[in-house]
Amino acid sequence: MFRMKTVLAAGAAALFALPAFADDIMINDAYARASGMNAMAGAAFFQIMNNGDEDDRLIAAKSDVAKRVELHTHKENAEGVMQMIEVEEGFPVAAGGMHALQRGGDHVMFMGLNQPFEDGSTISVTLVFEKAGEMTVEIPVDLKRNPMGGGMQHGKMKDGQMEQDTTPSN
Ligand SMILES: [Cu+2]
Repeated sequence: MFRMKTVLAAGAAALFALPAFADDIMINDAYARASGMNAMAGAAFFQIMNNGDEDDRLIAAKSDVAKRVELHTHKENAEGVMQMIEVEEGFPVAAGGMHALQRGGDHVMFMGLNQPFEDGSTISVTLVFEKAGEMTVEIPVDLKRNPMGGGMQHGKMKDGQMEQDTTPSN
């Protein structure tokens, strides 16, 4: 298994995206979407695996595709409406654990897109981890993916992250 700081997470064949590595961090099944060609915002979703023996944390994301890039999650407000809020402390990934960013839950938010998210294109995003540092991933834009992601990788996870699947999609 090879590891390097910057890897192409996916080529043209998004369905067979290769995982990207930064030290002990692995990014799997990444995709990005926007709600239409004229959308002002977009989001990216992926699974973070921590294969190391130290807890780590995704603390920021950067990209040229948008004026602002934030780490977001969905939370129900007092009226029972799901809202997106910024998660300033980022997303922890325990040693040997996994954290899933997915529709209706945690996500990387792109606000003020500098370019439209075209289906089949890729966007370059730099993820900043507290310990593993920065890693740049090429994330395929997939506007056709259904809200719950589908696919075999969305089976039951032992750490309970998949419970977010019951929340509405964004
Ligand atoms: Cu958001």
